[in-house]
Amino acid sequence: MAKAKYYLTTPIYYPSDNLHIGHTYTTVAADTIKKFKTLQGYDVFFTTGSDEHGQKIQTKAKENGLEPKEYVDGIVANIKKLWKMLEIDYDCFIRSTDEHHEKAIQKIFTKLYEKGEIYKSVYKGYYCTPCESFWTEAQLLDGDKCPDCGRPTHLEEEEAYFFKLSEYTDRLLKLYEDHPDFIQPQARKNEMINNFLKEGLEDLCVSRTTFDWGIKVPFDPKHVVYVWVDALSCYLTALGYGTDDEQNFNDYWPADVHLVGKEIVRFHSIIWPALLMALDIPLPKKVFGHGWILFDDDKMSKSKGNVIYPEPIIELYGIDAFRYFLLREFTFGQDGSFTREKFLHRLNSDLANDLGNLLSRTVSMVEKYNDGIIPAPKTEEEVDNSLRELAVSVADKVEAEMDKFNFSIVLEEIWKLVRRTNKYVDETMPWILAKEENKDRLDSVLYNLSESLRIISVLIKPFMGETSGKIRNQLGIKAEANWEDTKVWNSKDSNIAGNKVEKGEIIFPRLDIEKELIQLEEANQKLIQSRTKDKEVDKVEENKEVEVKEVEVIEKETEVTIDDFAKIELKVAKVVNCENHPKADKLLVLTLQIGEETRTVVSGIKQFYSPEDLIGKNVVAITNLKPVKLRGIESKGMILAAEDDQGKLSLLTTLEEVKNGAVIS
Ligand code: ME8
Repeated sequence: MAKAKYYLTTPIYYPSDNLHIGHTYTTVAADTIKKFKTLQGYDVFFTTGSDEHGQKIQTKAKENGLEPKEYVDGIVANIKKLWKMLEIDYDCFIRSTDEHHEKAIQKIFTKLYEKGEIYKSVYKGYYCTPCESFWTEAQLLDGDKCPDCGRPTHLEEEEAYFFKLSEYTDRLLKLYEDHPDFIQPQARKNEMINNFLKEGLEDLCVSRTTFDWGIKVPFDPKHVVYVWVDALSCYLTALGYGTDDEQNFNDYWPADVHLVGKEIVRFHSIIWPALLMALDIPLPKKVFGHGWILFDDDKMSKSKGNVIYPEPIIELYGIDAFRYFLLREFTFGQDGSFTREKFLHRLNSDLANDLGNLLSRTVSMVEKYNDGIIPAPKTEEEVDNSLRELAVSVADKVEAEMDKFNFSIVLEEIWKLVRRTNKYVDETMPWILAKEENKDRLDSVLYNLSESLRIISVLIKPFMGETSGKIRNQLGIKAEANWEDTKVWNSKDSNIAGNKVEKGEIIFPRLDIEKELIQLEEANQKLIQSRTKDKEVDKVEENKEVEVKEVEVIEKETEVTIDDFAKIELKVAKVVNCENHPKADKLLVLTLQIGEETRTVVSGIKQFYSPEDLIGKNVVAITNLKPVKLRGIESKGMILAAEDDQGKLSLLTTLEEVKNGAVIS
């Protein structure tokens, strides 16, 4: 029987900058849905990509002295590297500069024009360059600010083509009425109706003449196609729509879901269905607008220096910990605040304590009490039934919640089983059974533990593929994970009795949170600096280098030039005060005198120095490091120390006494 088809998409991201944890969130969610649906037996097609045209990109490329295509090529290479790092299993990465896409857009535009859906006129409006959006005067905030991003807009007047969006108000209202789940979560639908549709829609400007980085309107080439028509249509062209091979389009369209951030729900639930109606193309089934990941309750932005990049987190803790955290910590439809503390706590509690511990205890006991062979069950007690009933019931809950994209609830349901199984160990006390030589009972307990872990290994697979594989390896399971086998205890297809377990590494070691916090913040700052410093220095001369650095930044940078070194400002600093950090066991808070200036630096050296050792001493400080908050105290700089092979730190100073503020080069 042919498999049922499922098509899902993420937004086509702007490659104006490297992507951060927010973009990763949508993509990891989409990838998890793909893996889940595939495991359930669907034939899934997953599209992501990059939205490469428009004024913003053109300006950005110019700032970097590059042609737009050259500039975006560098960023797109980074994006693809990031998705590879995260094992994102997309089927098409569509670039809006792909030739087949550009041709299809020209056909789409011509078709709309010929059908009378597009007409030429003059546009007067308030334009927000960063958002690439025009606004009417009534929509502006505080007189001239963009209602999406709050930045100033400017009045523009130009000849333009318009799409007759105003004619679609009623059809869109009817669409929402006939398909009450078209926009999810529900609150976003109400927003669309109340903020946009109720007042009636205005026609939409769909071409521009003030810049040329875009797809030319074929019958009027001084115009380029306005970026939203170009970008939204990527969902079709990724499937080959408008090319000689429309097989994928015929197979997979309409999309089952477009996953997007809440700020672009409007484009996806108003402009997009109206365009599709005009083109006589079936409509997507659902648009899901998820919440934003904030940083410490604040919007992430480069200018605030609080952008969180995923690469350092993945490098330090692996893909699975990161994927788990993103989907467990935040409720998908709502905003959530990222902090490194939350991430590290989750890792310790859910992954190291709950799951990692369960696996290592189980495998160790099978080794110790049954020579490494998972025994067949012999007896049955009430406590076994309660474990079994819970275990085989989780899959149904997962299915129901996955349908609503309630990832955090899904993971909570799975973890109820993980914790229940850990409790089962405490209830049955296999070590006592061994002591009492109650072999039949001991065998049953060991089997039940392993069987529960087998089910867990399948349940977590879409979220944490690597961990799922590790659990299965340790349990000696060779077969591919099969979704239906999660609903059966003692499943015939994946019978584990008789398997030889293989004790492997600890899957999630427990972390020292304070130490990790410092490491994680430093790694992120290092990446931010290496990505921004390039843009601040001599922009014209270093342009070529910037691109290379952007591409290579994920890999370790091993060589630096003397110019790189010169960017780091090192100075002699006198410690005028030093105290224990009130909220951290391993941190000291130092007050440094650096010439005229006094500043605070937080340092993870408390294990090696007490405050009295340091007051009055000279140290070496990096003084132009971006400030970071460490457990609530802002640290403006870093002091340097050497680390021996036992991990002992020794602070650097100068051979002779030098006046503080002296520059080190
Ligand atoms: O809007 N929290 O591209 P974009 C959660 N090119 N999600 C976030 C986020 C955050 N802090 N920041 C970004 C565009 N995202 C257009 C899309 S689609 C036809 C064209 C995610 O690079 C979220 O999915 O600005 C959001 O909608 C998207 O990235 C915006 O990406």
